[in-house]
Amino acid sequence: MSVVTKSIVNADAEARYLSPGELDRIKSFVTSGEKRLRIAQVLTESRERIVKQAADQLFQKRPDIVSPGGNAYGEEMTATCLRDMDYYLRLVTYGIIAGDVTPIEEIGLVGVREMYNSLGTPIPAVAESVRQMKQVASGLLSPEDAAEAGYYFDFVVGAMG
Ligand SMILES: CCC1=C(C)/C(=C/C2=NC(=C\c3[nH]c(/C=C4\NC(=O)[C@H](C)[C@H]4CC)c(C)c3CCC(=O)O)/C(CCC(=O)O)=C2C)NC1=O
Repeated sequence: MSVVTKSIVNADAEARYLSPGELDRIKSFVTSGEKRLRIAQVLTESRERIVKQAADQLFQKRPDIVSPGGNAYGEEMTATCLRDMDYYLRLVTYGIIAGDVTPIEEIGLVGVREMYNSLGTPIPAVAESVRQMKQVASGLLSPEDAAEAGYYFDFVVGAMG
């Protein structure tokens, strides 16, 4: 839920007008809107490049995962690994647009540990893939925009740490 929806739901539950604090939070959401959309647009347009370059970095750092016996070994599994990276990049754009990590959490992090454990997918390596995507994405953004985007990448990494 965006801060707008959330504030309205909370205020209406108490049949009151929005509080000054709620209006302040909505104001900062609105004033940062252009910036957040700009960032999401860059990440969306560059998604293939971000995933590909980050995956190359990941496999250089962790050759074991694409070697025989590794979870992402073989063309199909490697493709599935890149698909998961693309999922997380997509969720990061949702978070940036919403100005809120809740969509990332609800869609991509609840139950993820159990899921990856059951698949034998090394979670630290998934976290590393997100860290690498943050690096590549940062190179495509101004320092200010990279810092904003970084918050959402870091949230994913932190949740897997
Ligand atoms: C949008 C929310 C969402 C997420 C996050 C998601 C993840 C997800 N990743 C999966 C598999 C997988 N995920 C990976 C990923 C990796 N293996 C590694 O060693 C690397 C560290 C990593 C890539 C960075 C691999 C290789 C599989 C296939 C594992 C298997 O079939 O044995 C599966 C099992 C089903 C399938 O293959 O599609 C799910 C559900 N699905 C979703 O709907």
